[in-house]
Amino acid sequence: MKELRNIAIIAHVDHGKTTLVDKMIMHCNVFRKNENPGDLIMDNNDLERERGITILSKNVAVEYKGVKINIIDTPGHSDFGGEVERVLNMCDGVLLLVDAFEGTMPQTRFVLQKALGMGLKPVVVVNKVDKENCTPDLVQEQVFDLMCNLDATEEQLDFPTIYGSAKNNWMSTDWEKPTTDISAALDAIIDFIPAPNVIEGTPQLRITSLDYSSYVGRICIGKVHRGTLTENMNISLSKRDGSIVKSKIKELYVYEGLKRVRVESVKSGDICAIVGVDGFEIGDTICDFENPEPLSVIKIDEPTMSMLFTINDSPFFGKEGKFVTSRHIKERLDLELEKNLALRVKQGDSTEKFMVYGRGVLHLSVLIETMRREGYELQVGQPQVLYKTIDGARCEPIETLYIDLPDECAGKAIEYVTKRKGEMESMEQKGDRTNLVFSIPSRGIIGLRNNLLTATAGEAVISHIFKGYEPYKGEIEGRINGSLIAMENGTSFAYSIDKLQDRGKFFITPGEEVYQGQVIGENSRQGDIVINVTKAKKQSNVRSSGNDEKVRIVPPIVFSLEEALEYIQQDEYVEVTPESMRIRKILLNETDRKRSNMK
Ligand SMILES: Nc1nc2c(ncn2[C@@H]2O[C@H](COP(=O)(O)OP(=O)(O)OP(=O)(O)O)[C@@H](O)[C@H]2O)c(=O)[nH]1
Ligand SMILES: [Mg+2]
Repeated sequence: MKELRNIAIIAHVDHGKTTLVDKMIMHCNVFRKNENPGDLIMDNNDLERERGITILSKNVAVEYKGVKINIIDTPGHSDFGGEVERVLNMCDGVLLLVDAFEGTMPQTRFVLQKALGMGLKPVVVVNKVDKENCTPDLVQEQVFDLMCNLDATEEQLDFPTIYGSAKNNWMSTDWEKPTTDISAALDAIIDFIPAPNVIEGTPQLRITSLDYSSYVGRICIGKVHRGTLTENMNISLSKRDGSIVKSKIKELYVYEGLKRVRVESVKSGDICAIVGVDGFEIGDTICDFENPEPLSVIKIDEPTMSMLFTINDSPFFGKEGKFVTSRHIKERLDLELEKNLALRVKQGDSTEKFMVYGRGVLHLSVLIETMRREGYELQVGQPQVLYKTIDGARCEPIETLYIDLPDECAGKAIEYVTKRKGEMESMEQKGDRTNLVFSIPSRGIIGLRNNLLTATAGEAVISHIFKGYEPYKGEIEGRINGSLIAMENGTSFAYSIDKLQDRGKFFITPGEEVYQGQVIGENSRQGDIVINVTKAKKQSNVRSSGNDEKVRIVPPIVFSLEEALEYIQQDEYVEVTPESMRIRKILLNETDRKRSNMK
């Protein structure tokens, strides 16, 4: 059999993992001359392309100098950290990418810690050395220190470092000596990362990941740990709870370039995809039919956050969407549960309400965004963290928050984070920037990014990572500014918006349709107010000296879906339809709201 390597590419978000995998694929000539794959071949779904982030980890394989390298590109955002941890089970080594300017970041630490803990050998790539004012040597030292800190073994500390610029398509052992391709990184992989252990015996494969196809259903993915799997083989599926289900492998695939190719058998050490095994869960083992010997189970992430999903019942419902009923939403959520591992769904207190549990705002907003693109309409409530009772005490999720920002903004940021029950753990000066570390309830982080970015003119670099459950830290003040609420259905007029500009900032433009109870702006003060933007100027025969056409209206605030979700109050929904996103009061009628407030 060909020589083999199994690696995962891990890093903090945006440090260039996908770009490097792309370059590896191109280098190994997966494409014929006349095929033009375009940018970021790997981030292949629409959302990934648009946002420039990886959402799902992906398997590909290249052949380099006669060695087959299975490469897993992983997502860098912390909501998907559990996914990275899981796929590491298929690998014998990792390529740790670090940005030569930003250096090691919280998610670098998290993924590296997991990889080292599993005994994987790292190859370090200091990427983006083309960036101005970057410090590749310092970053290399920083990585070494971090490894020591994380109790790397002698062998792991002996890692090679490659420098380069994935974007500019070169890697080198010396950052001051650019090369013309990325072969230095591939060489390091085949030289330093061990080949997988090949174990003879009855077959064993731990299901580590899954894929979904509307034709064949769920597909299991994993590394053959022991023995050989063959097509049409009878197998036992050993479940998490210890039970054993008899099953059969219908089709077997291995990775080749960007594709999966069907094969008759797969040997110990290689990563494969299997069609035909029903009712499996992640962590189950596929093993010998007669004599099943399960492997240890792997842990799956528990959700940390929930949101209420419900049907769209705003006055504008059904204008844009194809799927609008609660049955549609339920079916779509059920389908999602088949493939979205960290997701849970529970029926809410009525048939049209669903509590959807996930790993964070991004995790859930990706689902919402996907649904709206498919033609769904829905409304979503304020994100809620999940409390737990531990030893009789009410506990809440706590995260470590890292903020890197210019010195002069530090005071403002500290004040702001402290208000949200953040406790400072350290403060460090680095050039003209300050690094702040806080411990803060997850609740406090919802909506924080926006405010911090505004307070620092976009200069702050913010990241956070789950730390653990701790006793409840007490009430956190919500958004202080109230909402500006539309008084009645109609078309907004420039004239009336202009007159009301001193009341706050608007989310709508003149001429936009609004409805009663819609949140159309942010009050510059506390408390909600109802305003009338659909009132036209009185027509009169006398041409006033006024400046009718010349009203100057400040451009509206436009939220992204995540921003809107983090922005809304408890008594508000985000209404999501294929073309639009609006914020509204759950109770559209002012009298109803007043009555409910009195309760
Ligand atoms: N200057 C510079 N930019 C780079 C380099 N490599 C990647 N980038 C840019 O960095 C951004 C992020 O790159 P990606 O490859 O998507 O990063 P990623 O690590 O896959 O990100 P996630 O999957 O979201 O965690 C893109 O805009 C790239 O063009 C590099 O070597 N130099
Ligand atoms: Mg990526």
